[in-house]
Amino acid sequence: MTRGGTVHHGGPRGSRRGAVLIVALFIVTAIVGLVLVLARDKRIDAMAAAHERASAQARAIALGAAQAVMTLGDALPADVVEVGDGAFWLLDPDWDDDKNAAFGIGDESSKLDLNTATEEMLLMLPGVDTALAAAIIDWRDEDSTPAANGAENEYYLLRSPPYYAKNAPFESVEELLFVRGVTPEILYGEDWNRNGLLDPNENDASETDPPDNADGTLDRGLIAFVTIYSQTPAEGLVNVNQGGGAPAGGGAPAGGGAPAGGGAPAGGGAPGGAEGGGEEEIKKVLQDAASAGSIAESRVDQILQSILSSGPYTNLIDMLFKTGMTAEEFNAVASRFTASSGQDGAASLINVNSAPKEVLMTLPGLSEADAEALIAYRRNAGGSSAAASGSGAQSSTASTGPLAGIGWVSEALPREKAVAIGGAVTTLSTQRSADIVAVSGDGRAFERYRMVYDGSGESPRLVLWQRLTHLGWPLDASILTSLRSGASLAELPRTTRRGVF
Ligand SMILES: [Ca+2]
Ligand SMILES: [Ca+2]
Ligand SMILES: [Ca+2]
Ligand SMILES: [Ca+2]
Repeated sequence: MTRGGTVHHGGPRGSRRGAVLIVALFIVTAIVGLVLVLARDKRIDAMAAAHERASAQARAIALGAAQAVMTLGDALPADVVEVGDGAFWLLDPDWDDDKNAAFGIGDESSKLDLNTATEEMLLMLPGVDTALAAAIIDWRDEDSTPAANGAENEYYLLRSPPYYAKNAPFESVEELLFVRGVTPEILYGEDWNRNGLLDPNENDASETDPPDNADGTLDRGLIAFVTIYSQTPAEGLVNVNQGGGAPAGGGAPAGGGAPAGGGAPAGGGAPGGAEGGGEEEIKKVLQDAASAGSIAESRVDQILQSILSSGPYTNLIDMLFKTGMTAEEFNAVASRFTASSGQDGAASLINVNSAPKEVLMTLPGLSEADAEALIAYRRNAGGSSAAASGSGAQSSTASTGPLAGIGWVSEALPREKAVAIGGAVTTLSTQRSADIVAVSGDGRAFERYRMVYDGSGESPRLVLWQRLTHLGWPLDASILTSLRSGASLAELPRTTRRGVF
């Protein structure tokens, strides 16, 4: 239209020239436009390529971190680990301080196992009432008969959409969201980004998500205290109850407030499935410890006779008291003994060296003051290297020192209480976890994964690899902005690496 109009106003020649000009202009305009479009696309390509490179680097670092965790374990630096110009961190909550960003490898045995916990134990967890504890048991137990206050198909089939109760073990902790009464608020608490830290949006009431009570303290949610990965294998253990006298009564609870409910890991002593027993096996364990210098040669026969004559034992702590062994002697041999004749195969034991107060309080008969006594004892005994708090080094077992075995429990608690929990605790953790945060060198991409691995075999075995990147950057935002503006990790002030909120 425009071209026609122009032609009309000029003469025949002029109109031709004008037409040529117009066409030329049109072409130039088109070319310029095309070049601009191409240039923009190229810039987008370059940005996309840069971002893709950054993402690939973050992913590669995260995968490398997982390998490093499984091969190096606690030998990894408990802080930032630089990889090329990128880096990774292993987040590990500081149970005592929700403002301190702590780092290290976690321990699934410091949590309560959803698949083996009794109703009494579940009830002690923060936010769990009788109805919820019963619903959790009903969800995982095989039958379809609701317990008192529980929930089975009658409840779940009236949901919209309807579904059946699982009637099988939990396969993830997030599965709790299907259980009657479990809301995201109960499962995740106020810690929606699951970094163990009280972020500003988690302490501003309803101003921003998540809803919180703005009380300056982080509600960590149920997920911080439960696991499905704490079963401890029990092969080749020597049963101290078959040393000569009659075996103990099938691992009956040791009074003192052990849970009445059945199937407890609490009553039976160490994990079931013990292979051996008898005087010879017991003697061999003691002799091995003597050869290793852990107990005196002269004590081998004394301890052996004491073990043979002082039983039966409800669990190993009971044996410690009845035989008069020292905690050191006990720790040197206890990991090879059991007092249980149970056939459960594997039990879920709670690691007394690393469990937070909330989890220690689920142990049979323990009050809050008892849990605090345990924490105070292990903190004094372990100093900075022990798993006293979430200081990163939540090591499974110190090879030496007073926390090397559960013997110390006999000194931290009154005898009755120590014996009551003796069959439910350990200082070993075979299932360990890491919360990996990996960042590219230019700060433009990050990845976050939670992993759980089983270290009980000859080679570690990965049992969970869960992407958590969608929860957002879990550390100080200035780390990313500094990297994006060209700073290197070495230039970041140390205060931005720890305790930053
Ligand atoms: Ca059931
Ligand atoms: Ca948080
Ligand atoms: Ca909020
Ligand atoms: Ca709060």
